[in-house]
Amino acid sequence: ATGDPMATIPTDRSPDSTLAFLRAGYRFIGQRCDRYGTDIFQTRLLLEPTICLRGRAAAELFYDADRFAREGAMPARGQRTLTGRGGVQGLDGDAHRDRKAIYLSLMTPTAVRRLGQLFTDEWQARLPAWELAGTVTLHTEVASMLTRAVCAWAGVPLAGGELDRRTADLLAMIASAAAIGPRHWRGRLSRHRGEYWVGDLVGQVRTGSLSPPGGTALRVFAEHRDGDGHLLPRRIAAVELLNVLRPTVAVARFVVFTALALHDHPAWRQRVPGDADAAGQFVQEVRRYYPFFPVTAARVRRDFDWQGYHFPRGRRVLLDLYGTDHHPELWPEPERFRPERFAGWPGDPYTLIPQGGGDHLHGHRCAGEWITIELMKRALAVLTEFIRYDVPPQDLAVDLSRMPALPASGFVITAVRRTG
Ligand code: HEM
Ligand code: MYR
Repeated sequence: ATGDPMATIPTDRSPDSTLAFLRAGYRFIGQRCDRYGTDIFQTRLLLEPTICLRGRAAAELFYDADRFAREGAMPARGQRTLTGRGGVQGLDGDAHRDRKAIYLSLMTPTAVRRLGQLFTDEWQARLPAWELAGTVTLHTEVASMLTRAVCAWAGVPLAGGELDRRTADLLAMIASAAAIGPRHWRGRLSRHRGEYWVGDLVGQVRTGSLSPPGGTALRVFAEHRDGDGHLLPRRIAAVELLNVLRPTVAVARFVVFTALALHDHPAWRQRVPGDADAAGQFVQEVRRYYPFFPVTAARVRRDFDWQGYHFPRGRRVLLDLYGTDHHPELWPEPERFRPERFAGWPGDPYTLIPQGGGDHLHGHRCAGEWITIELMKRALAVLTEFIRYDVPPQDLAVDLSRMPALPASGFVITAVRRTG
């Protein structure tokens, strides 16, 4: 209560910036922050005033659950494609913590390692076919292997003939997250089909006609009872089960970026094998450097002031994940890929935030971060130790205006041969 008037948040003066956001993509918030010389500005997105934030202090603020809520924060079109409705992403308070605890119970070190081993086994089993194929597109091949591995891990039965359909649908939910037009509608169709598929499996577990092993995600979400003894509505259980399957398949993008990083920085091919520290640094730098999840959204829960700026109740706020991972004050030479920067890194829940920041149980930080890192390490081992391959001329450009991003070619490799 100094009596100082609140400063006005630097404001983008255009009537609506939604198209500019879709055009600029990952650099939208960062470019404007650089232009205004701040880590906060306000604009209009989806016809609503929206505060955009980046940086460490902003991330710490954003993950203060007393100040921000998730209910109604995610744009409806993202719910109809990427996340579904009624899942953990949109919950607050105790309801969020109880739901999130179910996910975290699935993430024991043993369980994470089991999924990693299933992925390695799946990959080993495909190598003879890769050797014969001549040409392999890494993104779709790895996505298919991850679908098989995560379904086995989650207790989800998958008939041989189903694999391509399920993989394509899970990929379409991801690709449509920020899309308009046909790609959006493709995502909606995939979400419908996906929720129907796993909802039916939840029903079968409840009637006893399907009995997945104890502790698997299908069994746990199908049988979970809340404090009052109620099962999750079947549709919600389906949404949550898809929240395990879909993002695990999304790790295929990080596998492609791992391969791209090895291609652009071949010296690391020699450094990674047999050196767990080097491998760990490499994986962290891939997660920091490459564009994946651009921003996450919340709404102001109650009026408050921060750094001289007023945040009114109900205002939508976006935290720039990519921009924080590339913030020049947090990451010297942010546009250089340098895994060494993570040597001796003490860890910080608010600076390396490709999968969200803060706390896993009490906040919305990604439940799958351990799985992601495990699967990336497994992929790095295959790419550097188990196989050799050629990378023929192709369009490897990563378009930062396309969300989610991927090298245009999907990363094609040829002449795969096993070394181990
Ligand atoms: C949440 C990114 C993999 C499950 C999130 C969030 C991000 C993210 C940015 C939101 C953070 C926030 O809103 O504060 C990613 C990326 C992945 C990945 C880039 C790499 C492919 C996974 C995996 C799982 C998973 C493998 C598997 C279980 C979830 C869940 C949430 C979440 C359940 C919601 C958490 C909550 O609302 O409390 N993820 N994720 N993710 N992620 Fe991931
Ligand atoms: C997941 O499947 O949950 C994780 C990976 C999906 C990332 C897709 C990100 C694309 C753009 C999202 C825009 C978010 C706007 C709030």
